[in-house]
Amino acid sequence: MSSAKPTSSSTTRSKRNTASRQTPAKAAGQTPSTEALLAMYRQMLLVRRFEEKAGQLYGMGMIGGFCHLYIGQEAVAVGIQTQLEDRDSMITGYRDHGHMLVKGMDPKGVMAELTGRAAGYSKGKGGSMHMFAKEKKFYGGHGIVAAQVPLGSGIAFAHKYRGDGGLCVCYLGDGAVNQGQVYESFNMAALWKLPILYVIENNRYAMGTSVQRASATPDLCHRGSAYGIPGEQVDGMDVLAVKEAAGTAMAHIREGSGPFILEALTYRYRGHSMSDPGKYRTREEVQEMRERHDPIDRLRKLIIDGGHGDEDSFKSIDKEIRDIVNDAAKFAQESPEPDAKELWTDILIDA
Ligand SMILES: Cc1ncc(C[n+]2csc(CCOP(=O)(O)OP(=O)(O)O)c2C)c(N)n1
Ligand SMILES: [Mg+2]
Repeated sequence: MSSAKPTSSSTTRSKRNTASRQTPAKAAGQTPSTEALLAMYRQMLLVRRFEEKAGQLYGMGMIGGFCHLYIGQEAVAVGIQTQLEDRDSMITGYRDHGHMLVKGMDPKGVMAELTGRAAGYSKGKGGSMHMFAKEKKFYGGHGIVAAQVPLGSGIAFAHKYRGDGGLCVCYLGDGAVNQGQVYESFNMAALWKLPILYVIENNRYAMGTSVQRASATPDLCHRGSAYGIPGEQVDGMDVLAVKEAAGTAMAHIREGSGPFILEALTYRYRGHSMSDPGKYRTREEVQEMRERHDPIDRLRKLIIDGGHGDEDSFKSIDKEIRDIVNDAAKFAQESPEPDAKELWTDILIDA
């Protein structure tokens, strides 16, 4: 079993949130190819524009129920995805649209689900928090905080049991990490050396409660140390740093050494959900993150400074992404609602 002690790199990275947030964007390790950099940029922009559109449709009354936007956190899902293979699975909580898009789910199907249409991934019956795509190995979308952690550990168990060589990425928040079921899962995952990467997206808040008010220990990456699970903290606003940290973590998991915890220090720009007055933080704090740490701006600068692209390449990517998102919204708005008889399908009891 892997050592309970953090690795030397995790020790250096494990600064308090504020300190590591101030590190400038850097190309950790070898700078990826131009093609890889532009692919990451494209993916982050897709998530950002998709979420902005979802916010608009919500404002127009086209999305019912809860809707939690991922704006600001794009570098986490995109950086992790760079290291995933088709055989790997993914599970997350309710702030899930970005994860679905980077896992390869169709923006049209996701938008149709948000708007409650029959063409949505859950036939319009799940909405924002309850979407699945078995063919993409995306297992939700869970509204109960931390419910995805034991479920994700079970998926990792299935990978190991079947010997298919896949791993499971299980995302959870800084609030979710204080749930009891997380630690039962950590124990079993370590005991059975399950192939699972727990990614804690520490965006500093759980609804209106800051991580300082909720967590007895600030370095959430070490929450698995009692079970011998190694952990590392990474700047989640820097897609290249996330990519590199994910590579190290997944190498550990793929060589059969069991689970790994990656804590990504990130930030959500929007409210917890669409109905959040945001009284628990200052406008200046949000402004500072948007202006000085934005993951898309940081990658854009790196691409320009490194001669990997210019304003014209960004213009064409911008148009490409806007078209994808507008098509998705149009498709959703023009799609029919589910038939009333669907009320009696996909339920656990006999109707
Ligand atoms: C078991 C349970 N308790 C409480 C809630 C209400 N709730 C919804 S989201 C949330 C905060 C979770 O925050 P975090 O894990 O940091 O994720 P984030 O919203 O920041 O992505 C809470 C308490 C819930 N959905 N489920
Ligand atoms: Mg949070």
